[in-house]
This record gives sequence, structure tokens and C-alpha cells, in this order.
Amino acid sequence: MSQNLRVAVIGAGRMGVDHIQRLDRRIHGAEVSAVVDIDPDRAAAAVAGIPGAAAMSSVEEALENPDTDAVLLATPGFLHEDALHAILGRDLPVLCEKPLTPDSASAWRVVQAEEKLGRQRIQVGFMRRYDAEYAQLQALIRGGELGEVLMLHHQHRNPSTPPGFTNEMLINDSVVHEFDAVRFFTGEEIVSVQVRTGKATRNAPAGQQDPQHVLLETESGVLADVEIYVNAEFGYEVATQAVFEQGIFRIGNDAGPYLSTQGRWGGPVSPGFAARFSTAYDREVQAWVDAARRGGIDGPGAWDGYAAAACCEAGVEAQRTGRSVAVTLNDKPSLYLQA
Ligand code: ISE
Repeated sequence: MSQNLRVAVIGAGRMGVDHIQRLDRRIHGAEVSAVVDIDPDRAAAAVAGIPGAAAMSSVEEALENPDTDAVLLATPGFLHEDALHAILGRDLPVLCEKPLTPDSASAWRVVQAEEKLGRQRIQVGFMRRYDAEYAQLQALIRGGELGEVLMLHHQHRNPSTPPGFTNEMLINDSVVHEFDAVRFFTGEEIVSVQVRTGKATRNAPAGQQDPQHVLLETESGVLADVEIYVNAEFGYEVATQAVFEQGIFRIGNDAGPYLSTQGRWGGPVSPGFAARFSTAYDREVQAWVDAARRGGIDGPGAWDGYAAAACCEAGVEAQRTGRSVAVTLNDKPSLYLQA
């Protein structure tokens, strides 16, 4: 493809706007051709200043537009399934913000539709895979220089939660990243999830038990524990400590620059995920654009979205029952076996 990839962005909320600015200002080989939002003012505001970009109010309108080469789907997850089937129906590449869909049954229907199409058109927005340190840890695990990885300790801390953030969303919206990270690091499926709750912060809104402790096990028996703490107040911190046979590897702790002054030393903590992962998001979207121009994907696909949805389902049941819950997956279709 010699011309730019013309991208219709669906959803002009927080992530949609972030991606629109990224596509417009930092990504090579792509341009925003349309923005869809049910709120016409939001769509109009999002295209203001982007030459040639049209504001639209429905997915169908964007898909019928001859100027749409690809779609970036950034609506809430419950709207993804219908949009993904329509996009696959047009055989267009799509970068779908996480989650693929909110539950494993609908995610599986999407996997089946893509399998029927016969090529991978869906890339899922698990941006942590594009973070340089995440990639280093994956390479270390796969390369075996420190022997086998035995355990993973994850900390996922957010300063606060937006209104309406339910107890289940600690799993579905936040720990979903750890499910994907553990699968990415180890190359294995997660076989069980357990959730424990203990002493809670007084800073959580009513109905939310925060923090929570999530324990996962992979196929080969790697144990991963996750501290999910979404009202931590001090800032945004996402880190992993990997325990190997011959060493420990730590990623994600803000590693400077450190300043020493007035008898103290230290440095800033990220305020939120947009800042913490801004480079990873840029790399993710650039990789998708480059791959879409060649007719493929370059990153997590529909199978990964489906597996994460199954883990979330097990996680929410584990949260509710206090039991260890098995993750059950359908057989992996051949389309995804090399991926
Ligand atoms: C949010 O939706 C994200 O995806 C962030 O990466 C995560 O840290 C946060 O907990 C979620 O609510």
C-alpha cells in the first residue's frame, strides 16, 4: 500500500482521543479518516483540526465509507462484539482496545468468525507487550539464560478509580493485563485463578474491596501472584519481579532519573497508565499500522483476547467464591497455532 492507512476510530472517549492524537501526530503511514461516536459533539471535537477526517455517528457509516482502510475500536467492551463481526464482514484490519469482548462466549464467537474468514485481522490492545522491559523479560524467559522461570510477582497499583468502577472491574479491567502479561512472558496458558481479600483500604468507594491478592498458575506450574490495588493514592505503579533458577529480574519500577536534594533522594511516580505506557502505546499502534498495510497483524490476536476473557471469568468466580477456579479453553483453532 503506497498511500497512508486511512483509519476510522470508533469511540471518542478517553482511549479513542488518545489514539486519535497519536495517529495524527506520531504514527507514520496512517491518518484518521473518520471518528465515530454516538455523541455528535464528541465526534466533532475529536476531528477538529484533522484535515479530511469526518465525524460520524454509526459504525455502519464508517464501514461503508470508501475512505476506511482499517478500524481502531475504542468503545467500551460491551459494544465490541457487534462491531467486530461487522468489521470482519468487510475483511478490514482492526486494532481492538482491550477487552476483545467482556465474556468468553462472545470472544469465542469472534474467534470463530475470524477463523471462518481464514486470516487474522484482529489485533488486541494489550499494550504492555510493547513496553521495552516487558519484551526484555519475555526474551529472558524464552532464552533460558537464567534457567527456568519459577514464579512471577506482580504489583498493579492505580492512584484511584473512576466513578462506577465495581469490584469485578478489579479483575476485568485491571488484572486482565496481568493475565495477558503472564501468558506473554511464559507462552503458556493459565490453568487456574484464585483471589483472596484481606484488610481493605478506607479509600475505596463503597462496594469495592481493595486491595486484592490474585494467584494464577500456568500449564507448567509457574505461580504468579498479583497485588491489585486500585486506590493506592500515591500514583500509578506497575511492576513485576521474576524469580528464575539462577537469578531475579525486576521490571517496571520507575527507574529514575533520581534527584538528591535537601537531604532526600528519589524521583517521580507516573500519574496514570496513559503516561506510564505512552511509548508502549505508540509502538503498539505503529506496529499495527505497519502490519495492517501488509495485510496482517503484529501482536496479540483474537485468541489472546479470548484466553484473557476466560481468565477474567474464572477470576470473577474466584473473587465471589474464594475458591481456586479452573480456566477452561476450547481447542485452539489452527489459524492461531503459529501465532
Ligand atoms: C485501565 O482500564 C487500564 O487498562 C490500565 O492499564 C489499568 O492499569 C487500570 O487498572 C484499568 O482500569
